[in-house]
Order: sequence, then structure tokens, then C-alpha cells
Amino acid sequence: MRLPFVTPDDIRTRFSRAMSDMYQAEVPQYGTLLEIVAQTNAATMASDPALKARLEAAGEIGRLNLERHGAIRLGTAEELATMARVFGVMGMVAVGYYDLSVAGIPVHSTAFRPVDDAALAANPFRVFTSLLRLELIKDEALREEARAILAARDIFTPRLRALLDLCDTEGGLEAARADEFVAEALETFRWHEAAPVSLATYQRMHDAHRLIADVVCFRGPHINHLTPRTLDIDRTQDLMPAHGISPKDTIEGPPERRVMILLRQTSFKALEEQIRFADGDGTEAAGTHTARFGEIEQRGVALTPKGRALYDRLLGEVMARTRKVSAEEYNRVLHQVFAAFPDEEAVLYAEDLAYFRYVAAPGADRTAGRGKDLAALIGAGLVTLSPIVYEDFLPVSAAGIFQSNLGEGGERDYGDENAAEREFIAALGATPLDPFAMYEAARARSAREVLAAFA
Ligand code: OOG
Ligand code: NI
Repeated sequence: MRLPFVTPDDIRTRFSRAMSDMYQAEVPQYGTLLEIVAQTNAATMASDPALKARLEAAGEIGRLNLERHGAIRLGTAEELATMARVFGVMGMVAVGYYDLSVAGIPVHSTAFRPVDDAALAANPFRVFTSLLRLELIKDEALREEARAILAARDIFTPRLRALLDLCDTEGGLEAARADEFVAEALETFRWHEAAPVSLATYQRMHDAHRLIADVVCFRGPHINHLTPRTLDIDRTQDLMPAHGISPKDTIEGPPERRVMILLRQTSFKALEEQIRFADGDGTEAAGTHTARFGEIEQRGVALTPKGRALYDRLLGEVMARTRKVSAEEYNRVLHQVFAAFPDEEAVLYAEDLAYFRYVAAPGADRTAGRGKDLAALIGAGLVTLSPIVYEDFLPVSAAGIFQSNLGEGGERDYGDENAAEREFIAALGATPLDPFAMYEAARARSAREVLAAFA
């Protein structure tokens, strides 16, 4: 008799828990962050019963303490293709294409995450996954050296590769194999204190770009942060210093508002960690590497293309007006400029700036709504709007996080960006899904359901 398969949602939850445990053991500040965030979330819900009721109605309470994202950086097309299979077993698919070269960083990226409503509600675990663009290493000898080092490594255990094949042929993994899969997959994300390259090689890669050293000089793509979701990022940020964590002095993304939009994030600086480098003759040289950091985030409503264009324009204006200013001045300008972004749900909806689900009002009289269209149902109070949470990342924010943790990269033009995207797609073996299309689909699905309920 064949045992039942563990669902992708369950495998993802087992994996994200295992990853969180590993990272807590490796980076104690992350455990502290989890505690502060849990405290903040409990306090925020206690002081804001309306928010709590809303999260409950939207099925978001269950996922809140599970919710986090991580990030890794890969070196080769084959690594990305295999990683896509690993995430696929956990019900995570590539969503969005992020071009980080606009910030002078030689990578491009996607986010692996669950996509349908039920899977997101079960556990929205996401991994921001970057691929190094070797072609951007200008020095040819160095580029070929990096290519050779990457070609010689395998970031996946042989057993993980076998389990991937088994999952493909059998169509799933039963409990014991799912546990084995989680343990084997975790190995790819582990930190290694011993590097397979010499200190001199590390330094040459590092001189080309810190990120190149981070990808090329290690046995695998160590998870570089895990980010819990807070309901109040300002409150969490204020609690950090008392717990021995010093955050950056500004929060990235939109300002604090009545209706939270997109994503706000803040991080603490990456740790400088001891590394043993292998010098060819069997001896070791001590050095350090800086990659792992901590981050928290607050998520709000997803924006439509129109809302996103307004957001990008306003943020661009803030950037242009705040070069080399204090944190106070930055916040002042941020609030002032973002006053132009409507801050009421009804207006965000009416002006098609943000995505909402249509929800039948509790106890709504079905017969009173018979035959009415959405506008009439909303007007009559029979249907209410529920914000669709933004499940993705901010390219500008992502670039900002990279910059603050990897040093100055400066603005650079990396040439034909469409060609880069085509290469990314070829490496991945698929076109990443369009996030806007998915929010739109969630909105449309809720419209169909609510109209059917009043038909
Ligand atoms: C990824 C940075 C992107 C975020 O939250 O925007 C990211 C990296 O540093 O590898 O995680
Ligand atoms: Ni992050």
C-alpha cells in the first residue's frame, strides 16, 4: 500500500520552521527579533481590536507567527534551475523579475513563493533568490576564475537530487521522505565557516564586488537573512535598541499611513564573521566575511499598476530631494511628498490605486442584494472591501537593503536589460509569473464569488 503524500503546503511549513530554527541557532539576534516582533504583534492587536477582527476575518492571524521571508544568491543557471525544483516541491513558484543592476549590483532576481489564496493563507514563506551575472565581471581572468570555481561546486546534496527525481516520478513525497527532503534541502542554506578558496582569491573577488565574493567563495548560498512580519514596524524598530540591536535609522518604503501600502522594511547591519580560507597547500588562513543580517517588515495592500506608478514617482521625488540629509529630514520629506497618495480605502478603491477583495458583509440580507452589481452592493453596505496583502518585494527597497549591507555600488548602466531578463528566464526554465496579474486574479475571483452569493 502506498502512503499518502505530504502536501506542498506542509512541506513548506516544515521547511520554513527548520530554516528558522537553524538561523536562530546561527544568528542569535534573529531569535531576539522574533521575540520583539511577537511582542509587538500581540500588543498591536490588543490595542487595536478593529485590526484584530479584520486580520481574523481575512484568515491572517494563523499565518502571522509563521510568516517570514529569506534571501539567497546563486552562482549558475543550473543552480537556479535546480533551486526552482526544490522550491516547487514546497509549492513555491517564481514570481516577478527584479533587475538589481539599477543599483549597481551584479545580480538579477525573482521571488519564490506560494501563489493561490489557500496556500498563502497556510504559510506565505517566500525566498528572494538572486542569480549572479558573471558577465558583468570586467576582468576576464577573474571572470573565468569565478566561473571555474562555481562549476566545481555542487550546492545540493546527492540525496536531495535523488529525492527531487523521486518526487517527479512518483508525484509527491510521503512523510518520512518529506522530512528527509527538508533536512537535505536545509544543507544548501547552511553557513560554512570554512571556505574552499584562498584568502587571496576571496580578496580579488571582493575587490570586484562584495557580492561576487559572497556568491563565488563559499560552498553554498547561505541564507543571508530571515525577515518576520510585524504589524507595527515603527513600534518594533523602537524596541530594538533596548534589546541590543541597532537598526538603520530610516525605514524603507512608504511612510506610516492610515492605510498601509506595499511594504515597509528595516534591517540591522550585517555581521562580520570569522572564516577559514583554504590555502592550496593544505594550510588555512583566517579572515572574515560580512553577509548575514536581520530585517523586519510590515505589509500593506497591494497596488495596481496605476498605484505603483504613483508610488514610484513619489519615491523618486523623495530620493531626488533627500541626497545626504539626516534621517529626520528624510522622514519629513517622505511624509510631505506622500501626502499626494490617497490614504482612505474607499478612495484607493475608487481611483483604482490598490487591490481589494469583495466580501459579503456579515449577516447581509442575500435577497436585498439580488441582481445588484458590485457598486450597488457596496453602496448598500451588503459588500465590503478587504485589502489584498502585498506578497512580493520592492525593487527599490531590495536595492537599498543590498546597498546598506554590501557597501557602495554607485549607479551603473549594465547595458541591454531585456537580454538579461531573457537569460534569467532561460536559466530558470520558465517565465516568472506577473505579480499584478495574480492580484488582479484574486480580485476577480472574489468578485465572481460575491456576485454568485447575491445572484
Ligand atoms: C536580497 C535583498 C532583498 C528584501 O527584503 O527586499 C530582500 C539579498 O540581500 O540577497 O530580501
Ligand atoms: Ni529581505
